[in-house]
Amino acid sequence: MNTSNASLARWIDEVAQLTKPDSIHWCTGSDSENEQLIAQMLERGDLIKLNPSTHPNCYLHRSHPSDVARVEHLTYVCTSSREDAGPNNNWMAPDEAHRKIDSMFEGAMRGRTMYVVPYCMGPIDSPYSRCGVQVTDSPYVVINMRVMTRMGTEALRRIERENQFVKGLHSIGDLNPERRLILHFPEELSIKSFGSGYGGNALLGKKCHALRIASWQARQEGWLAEHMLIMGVQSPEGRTHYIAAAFPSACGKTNLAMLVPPDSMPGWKIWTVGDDICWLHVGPDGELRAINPEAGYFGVVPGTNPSTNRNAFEMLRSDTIFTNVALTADNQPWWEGLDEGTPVVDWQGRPYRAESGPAAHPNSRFTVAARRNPIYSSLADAPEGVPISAILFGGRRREVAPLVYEAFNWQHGVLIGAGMASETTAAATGQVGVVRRDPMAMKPFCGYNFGDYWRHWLSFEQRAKKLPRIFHVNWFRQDASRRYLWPGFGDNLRVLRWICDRCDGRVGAQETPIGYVPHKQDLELTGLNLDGATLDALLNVDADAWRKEIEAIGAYLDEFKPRLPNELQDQLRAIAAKL
Ligand code: GTP
Ligand code: SPV
Ligand code: MN
Repeated sequence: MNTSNASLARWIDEVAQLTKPDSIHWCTGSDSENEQLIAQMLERGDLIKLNPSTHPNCYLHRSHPSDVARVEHLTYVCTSSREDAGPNNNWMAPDEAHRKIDSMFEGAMRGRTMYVVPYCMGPIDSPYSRCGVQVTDSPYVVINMRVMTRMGTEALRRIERENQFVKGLHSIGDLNPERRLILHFPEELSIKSFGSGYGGNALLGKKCHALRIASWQARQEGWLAEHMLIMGVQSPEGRTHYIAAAFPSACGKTNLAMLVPPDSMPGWKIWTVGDDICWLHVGPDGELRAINPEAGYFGVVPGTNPSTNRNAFEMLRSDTIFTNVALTADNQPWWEGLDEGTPVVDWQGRPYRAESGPAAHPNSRFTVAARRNPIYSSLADAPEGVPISAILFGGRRREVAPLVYEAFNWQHGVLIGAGMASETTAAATGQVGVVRRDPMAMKPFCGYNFGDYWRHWLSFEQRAKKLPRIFHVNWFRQDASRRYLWPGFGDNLRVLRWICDRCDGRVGAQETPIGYVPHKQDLELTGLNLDGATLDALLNVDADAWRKEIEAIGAYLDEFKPRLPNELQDQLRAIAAKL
């Protein structure tokens, strides 16, 4: 018996009887355990050691070429009533779902070790944190969970104290895409994932627990689980505003959270609290407070270089697990967007040939401890979280959405989130670059009906004494020749500065039908080569384009009737009338 918790011990017994592993290993999270797992993976060829003089303690893992991203079409929310999952989720009845996936788990761990991974999402001593136990037959998953969560003995002790945890059962199976399913049972607080070893499908603490299951729990308990970064923006006067921002997958959260200020803004400092997931609670003071449930970053590699993000680039120089990047002749990791080195082996381990596509997979990832981040916030581990001044929504929009605009009020802000759209990216399998609605960047992650979810968002007007202001940003406007109009990355601080000024009531704004847009003179643009016409284009609200956009949002929201809150339709009608 490895735990004093009877329900955990019983569940592990049941799972072992179903999956029939050769042995069972309860993970403690210790250094020596981690070293043993790495040694064993190196021996089997599941990990490759990278150049120890340039990248000490760094490893490369190559996943199966059919298993490189989240699989949204194979991801289900299994609630007793189909309506509770909503049109935003794939749905399967719980009985049928268990039957289907249990037949895949039958004997799946024969010849393998079953790892029992207790973990805590959030600071180990925070009342806002929640625990889980993942069972997996993948050592790659174990070493990643150790970086991404508070994993091991301390988490197990908390589980034994609280007697509540999310059950996550995972096997990589034979990686056959025909036998792959990611199932969520929010009513049972459980997850079953089969046939994939990729991040969002397999590291069950992340999207499966901290978003899909947690969003369900959050609605019942009166808080929010969101796909948001959390960052502190400190002005030269020393005042820090905390901002939470929801952008869809591969749309700039990690980069914004680790932003390096431009030379022309001396004295500004950025502090990272989190880069992907945010749990928001109304604190004792009636303000919204945020914790980051994760302990590491599972970030997009391509595009990372000293000029886009020096912090991230430096962080990846040691103690990092790379997945699906390319290699140079001297065994350094290589990816598109790196301005030095030459790839000789591609992400699949083949000799690199330019005509066979990118050297690194476009969704290649790094796993690294948050503590490695040079600008990791001293409040990132605070049990009480940080107070949030502003919430940002944003996506990749070539057209229509201006650089930044502010909501008139909370209800309008919820509508802005609900109406968000973005071009699809390589983070999920399927076509890339297609505009789709992605409300609050939660389309793939909300564990229940969006109609109920928006109602829950609206309810915070009653729950909180003071709410953050809501903004929409778009770093991705392009001209006719597909060039970005805005430099992005560090220069995004110029927009954050305006947002902080708005929060402090220090600047006015121009009222448009869709929200408040900056007066040009209020944006700090020193040191930028931005001509007047480009700035006009970035801030322009095109009435024709917006009439079409509002119509499209209306048609999308209608899909959620009868659960769609009237407030959102009223907000939409008001904008349509102004346009
Ligand atoms: P997930 O981990 O999938 O949730 O992604 P994310 O939202 O954290 O996105 P990330 O910061 O990793 O950025 C994804 C891609 O967008 C990378 O290739 C970046 O180089 C690029 N990117 C990020 N910020 C900007 C920006 O401000 N402008 C432009 N043009 N590209 C950006
Ligand atoms: C995302 O796709 O939003 C990610 C990567 O952050 S994954 O963990 O795979 O979900
Ligand atoms: Mn993400």
